[in-house]
Amino acid sequence: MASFEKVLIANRGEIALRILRACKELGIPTVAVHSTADADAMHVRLADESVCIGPPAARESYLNIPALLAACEITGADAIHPGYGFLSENARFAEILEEHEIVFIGPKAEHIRIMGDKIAAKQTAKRLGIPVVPGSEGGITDDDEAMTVAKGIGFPVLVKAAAGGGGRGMKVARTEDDLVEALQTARSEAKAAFGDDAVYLEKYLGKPRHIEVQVLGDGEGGAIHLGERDCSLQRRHQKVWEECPSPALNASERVEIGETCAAAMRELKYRGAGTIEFLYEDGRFYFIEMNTRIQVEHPVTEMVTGIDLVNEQIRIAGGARLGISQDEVIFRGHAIECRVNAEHPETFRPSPGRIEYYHVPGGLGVRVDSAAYQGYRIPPNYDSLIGKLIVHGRNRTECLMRLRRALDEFVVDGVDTTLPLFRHLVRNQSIQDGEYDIHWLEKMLAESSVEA
Ligand code: MV4
Repeated sequence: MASFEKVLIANRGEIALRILRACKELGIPTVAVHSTADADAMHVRLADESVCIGPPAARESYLNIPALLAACEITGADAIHPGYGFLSENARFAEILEEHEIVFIGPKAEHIRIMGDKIAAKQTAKRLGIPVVPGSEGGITDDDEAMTVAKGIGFPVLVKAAAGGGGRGMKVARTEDDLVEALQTARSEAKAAFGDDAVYLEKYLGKPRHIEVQVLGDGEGGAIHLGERDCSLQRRHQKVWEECPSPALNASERVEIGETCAAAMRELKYRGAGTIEFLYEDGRFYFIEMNTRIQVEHPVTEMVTGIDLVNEQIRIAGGARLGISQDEVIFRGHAIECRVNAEHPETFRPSPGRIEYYHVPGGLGVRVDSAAYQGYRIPPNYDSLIGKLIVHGRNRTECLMRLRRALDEFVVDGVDTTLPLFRHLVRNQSIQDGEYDIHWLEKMLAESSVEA
């Protein structure tokens, strides 16, 4: 089956550029869409065509489905790549595109919908043989039932919102005395945030790592895994630093969890790129969520496997089989990504404004995915990602040395950035030892000063 006439990129910033590059290499013309705040953005300059789709507020531009359909109509685009965020995990959007005979470059709407409901996602994972966190079978509506389940799994327990994800609507109950209040708070927060008060219970894991597995499926029962990423270094559910491979896993653990995920995706007939998220504690994996999109941190997997994930997404959406078999996936060396945000390195206060001077690092094993440039004005309307520094080395030690060097070359003047945080992290003993869990960064930030 032939590929696309023209791909519309329903996103902005570095990921819009990343998708543009993949399209260019495939020989597919591109359409950028942008809000009025992004008229000067790099993705608009580099695309073959561009369409202004609305005012700065994302709801009226990047999330404006009628405007995107009109942009496809005007330009003759026959496919949309949603990137991450915005409409990337909106099952209804995927269906609407199908109704308009525009290809959604992503999973089947059905799979996006299942994984968007955390209870359905967990039940599906369990059915497919993926290990899950011990907890309630489905949602919990009754407080007495909740107490019975909680006593069964043992305290502490965590109350989670079915519509949640990214940490919103979660409450820990340390003891029996906390449970009823945790249930009430979680339900009302979930109702307010998502319009859905369904909650479920899980055993609370105290010091896990966040390890996720990258998968690719062809939608017809072919699927492979591309190893894991360790994303434990995060602050307020925002990932800060991601690496592949995880310093916590050995080769047999890696193969086992990867094979389990790939087999599950074959069974599901999953299509496109996906990430299966786990908590990892005391040598065991526990499924928490699945993301049905390309992720911010996908480059660390690309650096270690040499596989172009966005190219695969586009080819699969065009009806092609996977470009590689599991045997052909070879893990080489180590990669680390640092998310360089326009934020104060200690308070994380967003710092929009004009980049007065911009110099990116280079050299062997250094990749910068960014849509920023000298003179660019970072608008206050969107996330504060300036760019991602991704460094590869033959092993973790070489990767860290190279990262330290690359960070020292990186100059962004005019706005606050998180670069000083990374210069601090790369010199930290626990980081160098690979010894950190999901709480490590926030503890470190509470204890020490990052700026020298
Ligand atoms: C957990 C957990 C401990 N035990 N589930 C937070 C976001 C959501 N995706 C799942 N999260 C967690 N679920 C159980 N049963 C701790 C967290 C968690 C977390 C997970 C991954 C990365 C960072 C985190 C920070 C705080 C809490």
